[in-house]
Amino acid sequence: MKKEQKPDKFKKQKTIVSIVTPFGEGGIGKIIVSGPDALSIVNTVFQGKGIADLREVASHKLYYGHIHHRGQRIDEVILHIMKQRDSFTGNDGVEVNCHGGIRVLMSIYECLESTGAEGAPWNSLLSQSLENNKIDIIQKEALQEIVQARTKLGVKVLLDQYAGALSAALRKGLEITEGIRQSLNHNESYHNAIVNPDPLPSRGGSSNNLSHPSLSRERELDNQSPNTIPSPHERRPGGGNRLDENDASVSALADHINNLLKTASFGMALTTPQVLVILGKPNVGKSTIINAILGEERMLVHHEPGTTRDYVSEFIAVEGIPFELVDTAGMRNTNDMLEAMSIEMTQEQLHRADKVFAVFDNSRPFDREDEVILDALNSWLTSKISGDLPQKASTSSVIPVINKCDLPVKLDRLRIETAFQQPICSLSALNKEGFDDLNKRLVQEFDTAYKPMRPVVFNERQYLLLAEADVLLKQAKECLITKNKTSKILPVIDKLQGIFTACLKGSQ
Ligand SMILES: Nc1nc2c(ncn2[C@@H]2O[C@H](COP(=O)(O)OP(=O)(O)OP(=O)(O)O)[C@@H](O)[C@H]2O)c(=O)[nH]1
Ligand SMILES: [Mg+2]
Repeated sequence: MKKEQKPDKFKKQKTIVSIVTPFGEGGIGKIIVSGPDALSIVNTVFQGKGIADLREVASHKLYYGHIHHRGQRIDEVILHIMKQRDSFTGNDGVEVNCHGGIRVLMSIYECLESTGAEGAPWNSLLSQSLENNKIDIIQKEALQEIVQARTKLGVKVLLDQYAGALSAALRKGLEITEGIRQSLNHNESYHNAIVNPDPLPSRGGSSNNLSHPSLSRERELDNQSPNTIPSPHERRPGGGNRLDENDASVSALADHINNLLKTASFGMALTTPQVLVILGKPNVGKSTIINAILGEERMLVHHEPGTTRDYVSEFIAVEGIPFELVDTAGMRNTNDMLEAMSIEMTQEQLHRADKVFAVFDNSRPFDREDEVILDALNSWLTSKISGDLPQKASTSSVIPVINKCDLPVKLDRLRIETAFQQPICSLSALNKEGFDDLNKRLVQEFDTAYKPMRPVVFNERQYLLLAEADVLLKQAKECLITKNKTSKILPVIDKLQGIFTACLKGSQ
């Protein structure tokens, strides 16, 4: 376990200047100066009526005036002063509210830079807040994601994680592991008292030793004769059974982590829109389906096969889950150069797909061209099915669709059912029928009925760390089941604590 990096209290943090509103025309623009010298830097360029020195003014109040630079008035501004004690970053901060527009913002930004602040992107403010322990890394990640959220549900879930839902769940993990450690240490002391009622000073002596286990202590316990180590079912002096309690705690923690891991596919789908590719032979109605989903005639539709040549993508949201919906050229074996190029593009899009609508035409018999689609899907699934992340493809990542159900049946439906082994969505894209079922299928794996303040894992870093914790908890369970291996569990508990801390603080 790497040592946790603590902020160096004696190292002076930089004073940074960031433009925090987007570039473009707008009524107002905002620049933030944050750091130990924020007040004196802004003071150098600010002139306000009746304000002699910004360092002397009250915090959390607004101050009207002008920014001047090299004898020139740059803009009329309203400053918001936030002194260190209760600022978001934990540093002195000044919000400079000026007129919107690139020119004004850049002039003030450059003026503050030349006065001593270091130019930085807006999220450097989050880094300062993290360094000063105002937020943890999960809250920082949530804030960074909120500005990119594509759906209201995404914002809601991320705001809850910023408010501390996932952080609290991880702190609970830390608390449980600490409980297990204390119990194991107590158990060990009890065992030592039985084996050696008069402990040697070299053993450290303290029966309440809650510090991390040393290697020598581990070795010492491992070398004990099996008969002298208390069995998991041995009663402790107070009448309880600490090893049983530990069993229960490890199981409770394993369930806790497992439940958190289960939220990852939902959380990560909110922050990283899934690529949904629509695949089918030419003329099955792929573009018509996309237009029906989008509710507008976005894609070119034509009765001749081979209409879509380039791939086209649009973002959609289904019950708050964002998707990047990609229309592709129909796939088939062809000698036509242009069509072959389009099909190659379709293959590329398929390669990056998280989910696929596999479309078949109800009004035509199953044929060789449909076989090409099945082959392409099989190779896609084989290449995607492995992987460590929760969004890895599975057979349910392909949703079979039969379109043109308003026309007389010529397709062998059984052939499609046998190929996919799962329910088929029947559509008439022309009549806009069957889409409720299609939408349900698309989001069925996600818990879209989100309850407020539920902890949700929402990025790869958090997921991979918790997946590691899950593996360690299985090891811990093994240790508890196998008698005489009590000492082995302490290093596992150490590692678990390291993982929870890394999840919250970003280092391990
Ligand atoms: N009757 C009926 N016709 C449909 C339906 N969906 C699409 N069509 C028609 O089928 C033809 C082909 O539709 P497209 O959406 O262009 O098909 P595509 O799969 O995108 O075709 P390519 O881009 O050439 O691969 C058009 O004439 C559509 O009007 C449907 O549900 N019912
Ligand atoms: Mg098309």
